[in-house]
Amino acid sequence: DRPTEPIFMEKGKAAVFDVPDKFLTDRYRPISTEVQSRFGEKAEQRIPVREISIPDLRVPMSLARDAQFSLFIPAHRRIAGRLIDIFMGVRSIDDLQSVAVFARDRVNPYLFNYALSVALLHRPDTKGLDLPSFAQNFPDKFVDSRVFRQVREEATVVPDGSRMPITIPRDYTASDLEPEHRLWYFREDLGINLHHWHWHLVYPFEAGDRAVVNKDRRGELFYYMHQQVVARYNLERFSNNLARVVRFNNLREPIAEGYFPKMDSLVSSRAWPPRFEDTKLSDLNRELDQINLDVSDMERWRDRIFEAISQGFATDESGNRVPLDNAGGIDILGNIMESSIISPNRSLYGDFHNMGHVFISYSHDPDHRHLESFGVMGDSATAMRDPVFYRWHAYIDDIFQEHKIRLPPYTLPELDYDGVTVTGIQVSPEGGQANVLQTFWQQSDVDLSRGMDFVPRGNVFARFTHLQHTPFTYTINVNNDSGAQRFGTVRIFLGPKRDERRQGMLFKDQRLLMVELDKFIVALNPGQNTIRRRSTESSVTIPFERTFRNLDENRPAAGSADELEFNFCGCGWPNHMLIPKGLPEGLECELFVMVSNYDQDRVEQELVGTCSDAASYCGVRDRLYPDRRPMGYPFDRLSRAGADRLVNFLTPNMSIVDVVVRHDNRVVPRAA
Ligand code: CUO
Repeated sequence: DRPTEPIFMEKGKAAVFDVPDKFLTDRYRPISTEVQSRFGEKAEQRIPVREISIPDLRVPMSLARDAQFSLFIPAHRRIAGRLIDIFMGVRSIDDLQSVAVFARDRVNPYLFNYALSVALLHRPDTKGLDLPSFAQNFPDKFVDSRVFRQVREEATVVPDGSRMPITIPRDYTASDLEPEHRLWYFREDLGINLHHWHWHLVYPFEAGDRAVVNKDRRGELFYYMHQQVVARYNLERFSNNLARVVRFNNLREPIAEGYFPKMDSLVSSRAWPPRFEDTKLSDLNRELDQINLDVSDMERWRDRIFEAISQGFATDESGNRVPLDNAGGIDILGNIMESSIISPNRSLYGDFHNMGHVFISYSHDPDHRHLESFGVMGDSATAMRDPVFYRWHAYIDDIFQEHKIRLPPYTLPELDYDGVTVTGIQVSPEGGQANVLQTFWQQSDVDLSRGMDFVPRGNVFARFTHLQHTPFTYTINVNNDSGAQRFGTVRIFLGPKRDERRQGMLFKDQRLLMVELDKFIVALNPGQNTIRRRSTESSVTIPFERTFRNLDENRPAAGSADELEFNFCGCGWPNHMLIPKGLPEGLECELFVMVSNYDQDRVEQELVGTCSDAASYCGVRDRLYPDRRPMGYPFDRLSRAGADRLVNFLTPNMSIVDVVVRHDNRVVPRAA
């Protein structure tokens, strides 16, 4: 189902679109010959663009080309929905190319990129197509704005091939006076922010076409992916001698944490606004964004959500009860809270989580008197940079947990796997000590040139510093006494052994801090089995190359089967952030392994050729979530009665081992 020829450019060749004259904007049409020849001069390839009847872009064009664009703003969502419909609605790939070329010069660049990306991911005829890395298209959403002046200078003065990478400083958003700044490497990580942007691209909460939104268990995945982000963040906090993040549950209380992003938008030519310490939320009245909403509206939505949870049912638009107190309740609740258009009742339960992003992102200019745009919380590509993101999502998760703790704890038959016993676990880092995980800093280069206009063209790399760990292997011994071959799902989690006061943890607290490291299916022969699995195979992560897609020399050959696989999906936690940083003296953790009964886990479907290798947080494209159990199982519910600690919770098919995460402060370059 690969697209037909014209949409492809040949790699490494400067290409130009052969545009019908009527496609040119009013400004350029009178000088079309000059314009076409100027850009055509250096072209080695001309891509024909078919003439089509001019699409109606009035709605998409109602957003100014130099405006900031946010999916959290309802008016922007409607505008995006219209453009997505236009891109989804054209008959062929050639027509899509024509409409896209026509729209490109007319609509807001962020809006254009978002709508086209959604369409390319969802059209049956473009599904195999690669989306260029968002960080390459819009580097301004990911790095210190100072880098761009240096990049331009390098590009203008130094010929392609001799250019030096521009180093993004490590500590550019705050100083050590701010304790929260210790988490810069997590909040400002390129891969983490790309994952979050990609996740929301794959799971939009609004679109004209309901099918684009209504994916299998998408509400539950909204809960689970963000729950895991908060858990992972808390492990990083423990790795920096900070206590767990404090949920932002009182919307009237000033937000203690400030954030100064130090980024400029290349589209709006404005700085991303900061938020000062102790800023309060205010009622919003912003004519331009068509937002008129009070903090008390948020409080009412929240109270109704709590009411639904404690009643055990929500009420839909026709007044019918939608039961919540069952395993599927979390999926409905996810759609209610986020909210998405498949929420059973948006007029009653509102748009709580999304509007939380909006209230926070406009707290510096709630009535638009200063003509300022939203802060980083208003954009899924930048939201995770801000400490308040985790406070907001800790609260969202707290509400989800309010529902989860109402469900009956798992019974023994729901946990145990008769005849299957986990008898040993070992974690072995390459060249290191068993059960001691090693982290350090690494410098890697990303090409930023795609999103910048400068001549002469060519690559310009930015060098950034990120956390990394020594790759490791799990060795798991499993005994199968059933006398026949059995199948099991291996579920691996990592959690802290002690809390912020160095006390041992109760199950009810620790379960919220268990981060999923991997999940995979194994065949168990009768008797002893030794399972080996590498950390790079994790079902949570995607490799560095997929996160950034800039290592062109490593790309599989064009048109090959490998390339299709490679291209499929950019959603996935970055592998370099698989495990928390740890402490120089070692962060004490517990590694948990469970082998559950595959008969109860199995989802009947074909997975060949789908993007399924980061399924834990991202699901599988066009497929059911590939695990029938509730997401987060077995830690999504309270423990069995009497089992107040993890060690007492274990059934024979589970085991734990003490693991230490040790951080070494050295910085190493990425091996070529
Ligand atoms: Cu991903 Cu709040 O949902 O940012």
